[in-house]
Amino acid sequence: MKIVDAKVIVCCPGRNFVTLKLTTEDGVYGLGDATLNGRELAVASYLKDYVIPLLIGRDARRIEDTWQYFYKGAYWRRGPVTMSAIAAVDTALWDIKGKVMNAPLYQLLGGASRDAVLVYGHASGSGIEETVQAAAHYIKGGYKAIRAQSGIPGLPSTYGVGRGVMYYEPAEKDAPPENSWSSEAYMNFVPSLFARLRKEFGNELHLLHDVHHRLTPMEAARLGKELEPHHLFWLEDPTPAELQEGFRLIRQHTTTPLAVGEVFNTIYDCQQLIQEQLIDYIRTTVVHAGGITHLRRIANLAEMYQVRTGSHGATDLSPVCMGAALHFDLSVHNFGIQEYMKHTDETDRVFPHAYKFENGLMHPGDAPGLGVDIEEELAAKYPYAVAYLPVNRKLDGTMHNW
Ligand code: CS2
Ligand code: MG
Repeated sequence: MKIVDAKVIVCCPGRNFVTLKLTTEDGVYGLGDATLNGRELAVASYLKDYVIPLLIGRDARRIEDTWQYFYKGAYWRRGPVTMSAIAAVDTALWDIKGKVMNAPLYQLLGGASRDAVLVYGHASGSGIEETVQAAAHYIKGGYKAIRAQSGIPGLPSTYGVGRGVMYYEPAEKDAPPENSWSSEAYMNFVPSLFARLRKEFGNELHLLHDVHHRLTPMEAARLGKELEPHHLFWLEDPTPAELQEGFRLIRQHTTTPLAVGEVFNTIYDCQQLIQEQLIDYIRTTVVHAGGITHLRRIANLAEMYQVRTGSHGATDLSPVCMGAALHFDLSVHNFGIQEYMKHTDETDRVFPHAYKFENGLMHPGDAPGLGVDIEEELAAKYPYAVAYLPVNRKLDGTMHNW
């Protein structure tokens, strides 16, 4: 079953997305998400200029061999651009295989391990009370798990505080917005946010929080310890994770569960974190960590160390990735939770899909393959527009982690 056509579709229905479409000689096509927020055209070029010429003529059934061909064959391994490109090819080939076998992807991955997938939404506000109201909105919508992010007194901006109630998109057009930061103000404030949320909603609601790489390990240990009375579902990206052993310092001081990995792109980025049980959830995704084929390897390693999955699912991961993620989530044994940020209506029109949200849970549907499509004519009406993620500086101007 030869691949006879391959194209990269770049569109911007509210935000930029990069989609790979592979078509076989039998006319069956598959989709893969290749979106890398703020660096989209780098992946589009990697696919168009280096991958697609080598894909034409390959057997679409050879998913594992194709993965190894583009991983080992590049010589230059790993990295977000390379692994997002490989992920798109891999996901599209799994989509094709499901369509040819007339089976939803999760059936090819070993079938369902659960009836549906627990997801969490993003509640945010300019301050505590607005965040409480936003959380109430999500609870009313059926969510059983909510990530809470709030503006910080004294800081003009911070991570995770969206525009509107359901929609958060950090990338902004033309140039990186500059944020300013104070770890001290943040650490002094966050425990009061969760004390208030627990007072309002009680102990059943799963509460999550994203530190977004901004503390040192010892600062993260302090915050984790101060949050223990509020028993968070997880504290995410507490410190930059290039130094995997840095998490030992956090682990020594707090039982607050830790989640990391949305910026990882291979198993090697998290091998020590998993094997030393320095984290509780691994956040790697289909689109950025080499596709279904590689994400399964990461999940299987994690299972040995009782680490569960908690894949990233922000609006900059397209519905193609969300569809693939939900098939993976439904089947993988050591599933933890799936992030779900609802896309805009215009995005959902460009990417019609079978997945559904109901009462805090999601299901990928039973359409063959991913159950996600792309309306190419409609996509063409939303041309790419350069956009950048913000940068972050401390109050004295020192560059910091965004
Ligand atoms: C965040 C994201 O969803 C999350 O956990 O870390 O909003 C992240 O900042 C964006 O996906 C970056 O593109
Ligand atoms: Mg995050």
